[in-house]
Amino acid sequence: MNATTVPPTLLVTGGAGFIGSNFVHLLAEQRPDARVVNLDALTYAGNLENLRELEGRANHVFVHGDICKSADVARALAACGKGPLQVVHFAAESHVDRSIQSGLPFVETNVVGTQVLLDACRARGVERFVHVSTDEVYGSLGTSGMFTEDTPLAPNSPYSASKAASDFLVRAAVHTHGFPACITRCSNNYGPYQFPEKLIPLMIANAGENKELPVYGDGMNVRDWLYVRDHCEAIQAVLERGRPGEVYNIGGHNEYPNLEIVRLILKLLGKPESLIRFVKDRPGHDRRYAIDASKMERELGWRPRYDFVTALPLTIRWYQSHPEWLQRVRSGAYRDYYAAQYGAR
Ligand code: NAD
Ligand code: TDX
Repeated sequence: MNATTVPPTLLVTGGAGFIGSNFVHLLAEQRPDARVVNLDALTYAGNLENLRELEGRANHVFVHGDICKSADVARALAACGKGPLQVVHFAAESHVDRSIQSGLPFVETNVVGTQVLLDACRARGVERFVHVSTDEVYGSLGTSGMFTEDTPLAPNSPYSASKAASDFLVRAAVHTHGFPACITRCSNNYGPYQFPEKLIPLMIANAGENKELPVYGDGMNVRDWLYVRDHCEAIQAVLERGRPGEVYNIGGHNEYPNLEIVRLILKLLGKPESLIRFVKDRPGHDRRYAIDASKMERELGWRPRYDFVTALPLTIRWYQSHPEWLQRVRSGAYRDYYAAQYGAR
């Protein structure tokens, strides 16, 4: 960068959620001078306490707003200023079980919200737009094979269907308008700040309180787990070096059946397997996901740095050393932190 080049501002949507907040922490560490504008609606999954350590940084701006509302997106873009802008789009309804209960919020945020954001960013002009999607858009695998970027989309849940729809909207913006977007499709993440409705933090939290660990069906569904820091570094690589219009699969070659993970967590916590409770299966439960991330490795030189054997104990230690965070999320008290700053709601 020469002396006259203005460093880009980053607009992050959903930066108060699990992966978004980890990404904002990574930016603070690796790009400490970058201006970061975080647009987040603070749904149940958004938690400003995830960003507590970054409070008071003049170059980190939080904008409370909804990506479905053009006026909120315009406010966030105004906060970005007029210089070069890069966008990383995390904001979404993200939990499969909730989408089975009610699909509409998923269509609103994941589909409508993504289109509102795309339109506003296109009108504003951006250097790069990274759309953070998921391996679940590819559907379910049998016992062999892996998802590549060319695997046809076959989503099975309202969540994954809404994410696939958003991927198509991004693709259409690239194809029709030459919009400079990349799409990433990552496997299951785990690590700090994950809302304890998802498998790994739920099991850690329940085991810590000697509560039952609900395993769906036979527990033999397989997910390909990636430590959240690796995912955030992959997104950085796509932001910096990804080719517009390309899809990048991100994964860790870290396939485990759910039951094995639950047993591992119990072992690491020194808790008995009698806490495991097999419960009714999730309707339409995808059997297996596995990601071929060789394009990321080949084109962008990205590789995961953590495997399950090191990062699962790290993750458990993080939850053990943040009992207050976990307790406040489990009790709902984390919402008070929001209310203190933005008024009761
Ligand atoms: P999360 O549910 O923890 O966080 C979502 C964030 O988006 C929250 O802060 C929430 O307040 C915000 N949000 C929701 N609706 C909004 C709206 N209408 N306007 C503005 N903000 C809104 O999700 P996550 O697990 O961090 O996932 C982030 C992204 O990564 C999602 O797009 C998800 O599909 C994708 N992804 C997640 C995983 C995973 O394992 N968690 C894996 C692959 C891809
Ligand atoms: O209590 C549980 N018991 C159980 O057996 C929960 C919450 C889950 N499970 C199973 C279902 C899945 O096979 O564990 C596996 C993982 O479940 P989730 O944590 O709900 O994740 P998943 O449905 O695989 O989706 C996740 O990965 C891809 C994220 O929630 C998505 O946002 C992401 O796109």
